[in-house]
Amino acid sequence: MSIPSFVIGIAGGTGAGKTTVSRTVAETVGEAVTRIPLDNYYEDLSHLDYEERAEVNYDHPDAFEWELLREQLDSLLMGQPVEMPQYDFEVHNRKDERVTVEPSDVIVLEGILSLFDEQVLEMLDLKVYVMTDADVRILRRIERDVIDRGRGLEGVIDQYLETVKPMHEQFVAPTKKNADVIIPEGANRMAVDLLVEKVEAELAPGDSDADGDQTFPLEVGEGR
Ligand code: UZR
Ligand code: MG
Repeated sequence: MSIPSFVIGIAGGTGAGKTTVSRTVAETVGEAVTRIPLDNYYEDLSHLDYEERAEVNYDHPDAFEWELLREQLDSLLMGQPVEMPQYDFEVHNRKDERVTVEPSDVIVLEGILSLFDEQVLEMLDLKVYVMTDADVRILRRIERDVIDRGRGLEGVIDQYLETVKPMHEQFVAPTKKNADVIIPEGANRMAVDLLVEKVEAELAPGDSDADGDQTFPLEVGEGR
């Protein structure tokens, strides 16, 4: 049995407010929403030691296991549960345990490169890019990495200049053109309200048009 899902992709630079937007949407809409953080699909780097893992460019598309993400999105769209990997930022590696994710009416894929992969783009019904000024984003990133993740200020700044910023300009920012909607300044209230309204409209039964026999009038991959 397959349940039609409405799939939203939320992309944007580090510190743009993607997680806040998708969490707020998920919390406001309620249980029907499954959040899929793209971070969980960083390649398994268990074959490297910590020092080597710390050197990896995590802002490059090659850092992600796209094949696994496509497979798991496909399964969810076919109504099958998946074992989603978990990522540990402290050690730069995938955790041993996975979590079971059940198929649901709404799926939110959230991460810097959510609007990057051609095949993933085809699975998205609504494509959102969160656009926040780079100065605001780096300040948030410093706060998160230094305060929450116990990293050194200098390391965070070096990493930003050496990889995060150039990769953002080369790979992340250009995906803006793949978006249906661009949200300025992260979780701004009106933008989140509009997203929630859209999701609720997609979930509301029988509001398609004349033929009232469709409960979920969704064409997967053709949303807009
Ligand atoms: P968001 N990242 C890490 O800092 N360590 C890792 O082990 C894996 C990823 C960072 C990554 C990227 N870059 O900028 C950011 N680096 O996580 C993406 N360096 O996550 O969109 O939540 O900021
Ligand atoms: Mg985030």
